[in-house]
Amino acid sequence: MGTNTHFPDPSVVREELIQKYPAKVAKKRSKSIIINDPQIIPEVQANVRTVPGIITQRGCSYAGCKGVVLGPTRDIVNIVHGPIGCSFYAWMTRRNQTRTESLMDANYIPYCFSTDMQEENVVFGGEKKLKQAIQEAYDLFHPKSIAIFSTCPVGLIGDDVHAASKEMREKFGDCNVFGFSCEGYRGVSQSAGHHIANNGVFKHMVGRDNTPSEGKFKLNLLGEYNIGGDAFEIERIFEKAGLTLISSFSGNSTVKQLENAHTADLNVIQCHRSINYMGDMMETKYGIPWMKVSFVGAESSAKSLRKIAEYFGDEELKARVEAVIAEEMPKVKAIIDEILPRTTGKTAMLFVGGSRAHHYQDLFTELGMTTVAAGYEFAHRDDYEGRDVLPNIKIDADSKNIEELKVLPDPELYNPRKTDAELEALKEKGLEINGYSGMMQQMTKKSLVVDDLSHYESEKLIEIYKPDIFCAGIKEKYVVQKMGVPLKQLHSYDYGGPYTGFEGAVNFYKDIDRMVNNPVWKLIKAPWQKTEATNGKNKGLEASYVTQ
Ligand code: CFM
Repeated sequence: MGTNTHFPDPSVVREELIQKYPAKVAKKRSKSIIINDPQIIPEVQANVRTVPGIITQRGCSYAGCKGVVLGPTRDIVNIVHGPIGCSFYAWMTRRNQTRTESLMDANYIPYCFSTDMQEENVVFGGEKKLKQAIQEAYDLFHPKSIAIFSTCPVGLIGDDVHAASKEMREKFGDCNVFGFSCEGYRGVSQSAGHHIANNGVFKHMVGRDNTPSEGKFKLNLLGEYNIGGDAFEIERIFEKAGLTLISSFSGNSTVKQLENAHTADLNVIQCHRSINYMGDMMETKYGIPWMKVSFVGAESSAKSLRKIAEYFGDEELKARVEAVIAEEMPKVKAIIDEILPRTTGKTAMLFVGGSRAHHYQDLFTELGMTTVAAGYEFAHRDDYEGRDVLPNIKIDADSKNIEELKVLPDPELYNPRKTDAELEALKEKGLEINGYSGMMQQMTKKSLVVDDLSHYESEKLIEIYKPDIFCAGIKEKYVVQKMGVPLKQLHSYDYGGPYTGFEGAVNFYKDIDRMVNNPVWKLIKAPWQKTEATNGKNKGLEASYVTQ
């Protein structure tokens, strides 16, 4: 990729971002603000604690475990052991959708289950209340599974959610009750919660149902959570291509699907950050290789389908995949051809989560737009620099907090789906088997990569680059829009979606076209444009909360 010359000098930008910080903070932040070079791929400081006092975009470990990984499975009763606020803010806000097969099927996603911990429970212990809540949920719903999620006070007072779960599981006999030590403070961000959730799902769910699955080309879709209906679109494409989805982890999934997932012959991973542990563990225990894919973007979707067909190596499947692409692409092209002249040359910034800041760059590329700066909230170095850096990542005290499961090949079920030689041959064909090359190799030289962007830095970036669109979440949305820049929520998609696959790409093109070409943004004066309000001595407002 060539150098985009209209960028401001990124080293000057970097200096400006850290200039107002105290020396120690500036030193720390500068390691997370990197000028990209896709040829060299510089090191990014990531997955470290946020400096106290800095307004971060991050969430907590409980959010990553309960909300992200377990939340989208519709027939698990997810009980939050903690004060009600932890449940309220995790209730239906992520827009993860689900579709039952019949009206009689269980769907607990719209419910909010909480032990509503009170001061008395914090002082005298909450296990009794937890067991009562589990009993009540069981009596009311008779679910297949009940999962318990620990919030911060649970860890502080030492309630044993695992013992309580075990006791109730044994008591019921027909309901799989298990707990997660995913207290908010377990790690530096929600990323810790992903790991804890992966461990729990692997230990307590995957492999419980050995019923042989049917289908010629069986796969699991990992790291797809059906936000705004994304998984529905991927399911549509898989079905059309003749691929059998055994389980998704975990968008639009059920307990049964997750328990039977080890019967698939391939795991494809979309969001590497939240679920790569599962891919590795399933490979070790069952011999199922994993492969990085992305269904964000029409081109990426076509590429991912071809990769899957190549993996299975079946000529008929390859032909069917080509037929699907040939049928879907013209519809996409008709729309993009009309929109492209209006979006080409515009700029975007993406600061979101642990994978979308990468994947959505493909959609912007399809729109002829340039990503001038991007970063994740909570990803690790491998999500930026590629998995090759894994052996060089320092394990600090915060990472040691999270259990690494010791996984061994299953004595009966381990069955390598491909030989080493076959895997090597696939890698030679360009398939990222058990690999991920990260965000930076795809970004333009001299674009800016910022990990765990602070609120102050986001305002500074907007002030300097004046991007045509900023992608982040609800916490940033209205602050950014008051600066005259439209903000697309890439967590919840605002009210839109799906954005995956072919139909999703079209939805995205249309939404972005409407946003970047809406004249309303020009009517808003950003704080730095209101210099006349100052008395002539000041050079005008900078990032808006910095007092002059
Ligand atoms: Fe993966 Fe996600 Fe993301 Fe994520 Fe998330 Fe999300 Fe996200 Mo919000 S699992 S890392 S923890 S793709 S909830 S569906 S949008 S921050 S970029």
